Amino acid sequence: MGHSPFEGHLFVLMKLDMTTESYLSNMEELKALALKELEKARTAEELEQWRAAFLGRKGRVTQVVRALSGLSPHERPRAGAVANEAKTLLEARLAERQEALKGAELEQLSAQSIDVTLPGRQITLGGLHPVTQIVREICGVFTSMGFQVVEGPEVEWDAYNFEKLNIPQDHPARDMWSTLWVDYRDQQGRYPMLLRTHTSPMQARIMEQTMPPVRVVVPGKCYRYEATDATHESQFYQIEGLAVDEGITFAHLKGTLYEFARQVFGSDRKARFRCDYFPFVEPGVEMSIDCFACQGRGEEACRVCRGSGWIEIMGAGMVHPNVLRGVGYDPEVYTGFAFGLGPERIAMLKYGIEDIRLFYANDIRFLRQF
Ligand code: FA5
Repeated sequence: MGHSPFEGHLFVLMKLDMTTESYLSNMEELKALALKELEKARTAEELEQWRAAFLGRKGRVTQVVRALSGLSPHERPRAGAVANEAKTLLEARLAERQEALKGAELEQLSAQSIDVTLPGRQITLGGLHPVTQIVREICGVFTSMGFQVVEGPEVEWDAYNFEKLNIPQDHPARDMWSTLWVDYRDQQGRYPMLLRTHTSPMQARIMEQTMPPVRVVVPGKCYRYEATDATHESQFYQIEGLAVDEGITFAHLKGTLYEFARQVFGSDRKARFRCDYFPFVEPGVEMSIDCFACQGRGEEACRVCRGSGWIEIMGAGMVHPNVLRGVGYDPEVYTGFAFGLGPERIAMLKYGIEDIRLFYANDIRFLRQF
């Protein structure tokens, strides 16, 4: 224990020649002082300091009791009775204070304690973003058919985004992709770097690094300099698919994509392939499925197919021989198919979401539904 806070207080030394009266008045004074100090003690530690200072072995009251021996024998009983009474009173007061303090501490503890009978607070669990869920679902369909999942860079070279895909500089087909260019010029003063406008550049990257057989799907973000509307975002996902091997035909493309549509949209779906143009495939197609909302009847009021009975879900085709040649594959030996789809649009169709912008508006009421 540290320095006693009571040391500086008045203590009247008993002299050998003291009278009973002065002994008694000193005892009275000491008792009053001790009671006053006891009032000030607030903690268990302060109470203990008080006990040591007044009632301990070297405490002041103990010393005064010992000083009884300085009184004449016939005065001792009277003075002794007063001294004992004072000591007993102080001990009783100390015990009272200790009890009261313990009670207050217990009360404080129980105020802080946990009421185990209360119902628990509901913990809100986070969940995967709906686009993450659909991307995983779609990739899962293709991995079940033997495809591997690969990812690639979002900041890309013109060479991969366009040139190696049979879209040379100044080719009019570049207008199909409104491009966001990185503000960096090469030595010819050209802008060689961009934010990829589609996941197709990964076709060239993968084929450059490996020999057939190739079976990959590439999920990832793409960017286009486009005004947003209900079906267009300037940042959105695509999933690219590529299969190259000896003897791959258009029938493999149809079979694979039909199975994909069946797994994502249900076993009753019909598929339709129509001619479309992408410079890196020949022939190029767009794939549509029959409308699951009006069962392909093409009802005028159908909001999903807008009366056509068909819903376009992706672009696809047989990999162009120029692309194969560009990455060092012999197109006389190897053939392949490729496709590119937008998972947000697939999720919109599947869950009846009317505006693509809802995915990225961060409205918790929308996101909670998935
Ligand atoms: C392409 O980007 C081609 N690379 C697809 C392809 C790959 C064709 C391989 C052939 C072989 P397209 O521009 O149509 O094609 O985009 C493909 C899909 O991306 C669209 O069907 C659509 O679902 C999605 N998409 C395109 N632009 C946007 C946009 N601004 N916002 C949201 N989704 C988009």
